[in-house]
Amino acid sequence: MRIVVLAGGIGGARFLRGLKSAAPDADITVIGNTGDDIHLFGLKVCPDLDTVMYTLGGGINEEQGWGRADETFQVKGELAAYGVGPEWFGLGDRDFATHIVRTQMLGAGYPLSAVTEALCERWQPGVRLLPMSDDRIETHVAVDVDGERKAVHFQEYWVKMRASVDAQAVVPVGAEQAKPAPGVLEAIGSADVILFPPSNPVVSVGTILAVPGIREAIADAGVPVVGLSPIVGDAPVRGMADKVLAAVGVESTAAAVALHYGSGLLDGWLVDTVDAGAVDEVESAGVRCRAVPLMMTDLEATATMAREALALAEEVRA
Ligand code: FO1
Repeated sequence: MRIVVLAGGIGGARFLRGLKSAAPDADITVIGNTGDDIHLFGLKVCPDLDTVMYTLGGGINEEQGWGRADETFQVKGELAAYGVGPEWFGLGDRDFATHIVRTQMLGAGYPLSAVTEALCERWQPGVRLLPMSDDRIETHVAVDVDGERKAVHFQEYWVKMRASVDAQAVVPVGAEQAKPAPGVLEAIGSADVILFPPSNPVVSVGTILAVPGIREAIADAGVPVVGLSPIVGDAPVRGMADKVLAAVGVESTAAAVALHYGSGLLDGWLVDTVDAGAVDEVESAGVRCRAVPLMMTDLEATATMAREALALAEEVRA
């Protein structure tokens, strides 16, 4: 079975670990969000691609969900001693090596998709990891600070500001001119199932769908498209998704996120058992919906979620 997954960072990566366990023989292609990418210290950092690669390759810091296990921060300390920031973004020594290799290869003319493939040679994530695009796309967030509106990089909003002020708008800068990376449309076109993991619907899955051609290819693929709600009990399971959902006028409920994707894109939607009351509303919008436990507490719970998603896909296919 060929499965395509649109993934952000932590939520997407952990779901993929469960999916691999639930469907060990599946051929899985991951289309990764690159809107969170940032240039720091002259290096290109791709947090979501790296989170997927390290999580599936066994190198992730499990507690944090991002960055490397057994990390040290000597380089960060040395940069700070020179007064070179930003200090609010924690790049560790081991992680730095990834960004150095990536930046060196990009400088030599390789596209991000080829660089990602090369990095995965080391990590062997057991999936085909594709960036959504080889073109530069950066998510910016409009905020009002001291009565003035300004746009900040997504990482500044998320990590430095901790989403402490309302997001007025979320813009994937560069997306309109971008093209899907090689292999992306082909993977969607030959998929048997397409899954949206419990990733952020605005800044992760939403940014991938903003690359011209990807949303259309998924809608036209003619195969089941099933998503898992990242909102449980009217709050994001992780992160501050409610802030960016509000910016696009979507309530933080499992049903509202399904309706935001819409029945033109989504065939099936899983909500948590605490949101069982949302099932009827989602089904009346033309999306098959089931309530199952959606907390990724351990590998077995996550694999069960993946099995439920695949079962719902078969149900809508029938
Ligand atoms: N998240 C934080 O909350 N603080 C950090 O200092 C931080 C550093 C960081 C470095 C590399 C990397 O790959 C991810 C990192 N993240 C950090 C996570 C990241 O900012 C976001 O959680 C994702 O972009 C959202 O998907």
